[in-house]
Amino acid sequence: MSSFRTVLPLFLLVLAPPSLRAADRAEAISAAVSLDADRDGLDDDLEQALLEQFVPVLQLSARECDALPAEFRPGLPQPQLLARNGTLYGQAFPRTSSTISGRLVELHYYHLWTRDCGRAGHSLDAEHVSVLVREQSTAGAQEEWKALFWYAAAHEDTVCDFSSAARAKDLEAEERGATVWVSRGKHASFLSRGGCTWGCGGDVCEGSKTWRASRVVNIGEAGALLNGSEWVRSNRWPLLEKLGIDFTEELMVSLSKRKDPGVMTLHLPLRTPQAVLLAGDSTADALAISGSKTGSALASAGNNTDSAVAKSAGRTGEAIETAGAKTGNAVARSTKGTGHALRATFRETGRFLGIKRK
Ligand SMILES: [Ca+2]
Ligand SMILES: [Ca+2]
Repeated sequence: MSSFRTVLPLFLLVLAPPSLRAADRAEAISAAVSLDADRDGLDDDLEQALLEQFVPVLQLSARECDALPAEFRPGLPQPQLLARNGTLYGQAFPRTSSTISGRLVELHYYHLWTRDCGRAGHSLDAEHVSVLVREQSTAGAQEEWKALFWYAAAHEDTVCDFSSAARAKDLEAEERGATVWVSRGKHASFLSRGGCTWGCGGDVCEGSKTWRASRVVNIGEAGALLNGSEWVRSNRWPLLEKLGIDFTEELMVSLSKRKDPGVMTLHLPLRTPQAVLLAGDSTADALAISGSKTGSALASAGNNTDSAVAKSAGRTGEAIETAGAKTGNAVARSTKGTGHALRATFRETGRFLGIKRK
C-alpha cells in the first residue's frame, strides 16, 4: 500500500493536463490521492479501521417503536430515510491532551432514527456514543490502539441531561466496542442498564435485544462531510453540534483520577430538577393507569416540561435555567391541580428521591 501511495502521485503528475497552472496541477493531484478527504489531519483509512474496531454493541428495546437506526439517502441536504437497517454513522478526529500522552483519536458513533416516539415525540432523532482511543507505543509492534474512556449521551444539554462516562478498562471495552443501552423510543444512550432509570424518568431499557452494526459510515468533519452526509447540516435535527469534542481536558482528568470503577454521571448540579421530574413522570404513569383527572393534569405538565426541555436543547447556561424554571412551573401547576393525590404520591417516592440526592 505504501509503495502504491508513493508511485501514484508521480503517475498523476504525468497525466495532468499541461494547460493547468502548476498550483492547480498540484492541487488536482493532491485531491486525487488524498487519504484525508475530511481534512482533519488523520488518514481516512485509519479512521475507518478504528471506527470498525471500536463499534459499540447496542442493547435496543425488544419493543423499540422505530425498529433500528436508520440509513439516510446520501447527497441530500435534508435527511430522507433509505432503510431502517441498523447502520451506524461514525466520525474520527485527532486529539491532543496536556495530561495524557501519546497519539489520541476521538471516535463518535451516531445512531440516527426517523422518529423519537417517546413522550413528546418528534420526527428525526440523533443520538451518539463516543470513545477516546490511544495508539500503543510498543517499539517494533504492529500498530495497536486501545480505548481509554467512553462517553454516552443522554438528553444532552437539556434539564434531563444524564450523559455518562467511564474508563474503558472498567467496562472491559479497551480493545473493542462497549455495550450501550439505548432507551426505548427516546434513544438516549447509557453505559449501564441502571443508568437508564434516570434522565427525567422517561427512559426504559428493559427487554433489550443485542444489535451489532455491520456497517459504519464515516460522515467526515463539519467542514468536510464525507459519503454524501450533507444532511448532517440540516436544521431539522441538532446533529451538526454533536460533531464537537466530548472528552474535554477536565473530563479526561476526572476519569483518570477516578477511584470508583463505576460509570460516572455528568451534569450532577441538575440532579435535583431531574428528581422532581422523575417523580412527576412516575406519578403521571401511575395515575394514568387509574384513569383519573390527575393523570391528565400531569400529562399536561409533562408536555410543558418537554417543551421547556426542547427549548433548552443545544444550549446549556441560560437556556437550561429557563427550561428549569419552566419545568418547575409546570410541575408546580400540576401539583396544584392534582392536590392531595399528587402529594401522596410524592410522599411515596420520597424515600427513593432521598437516596438519589446523596
Ligand atoms: Ca481524515
Ligand atoms: Ca475525520
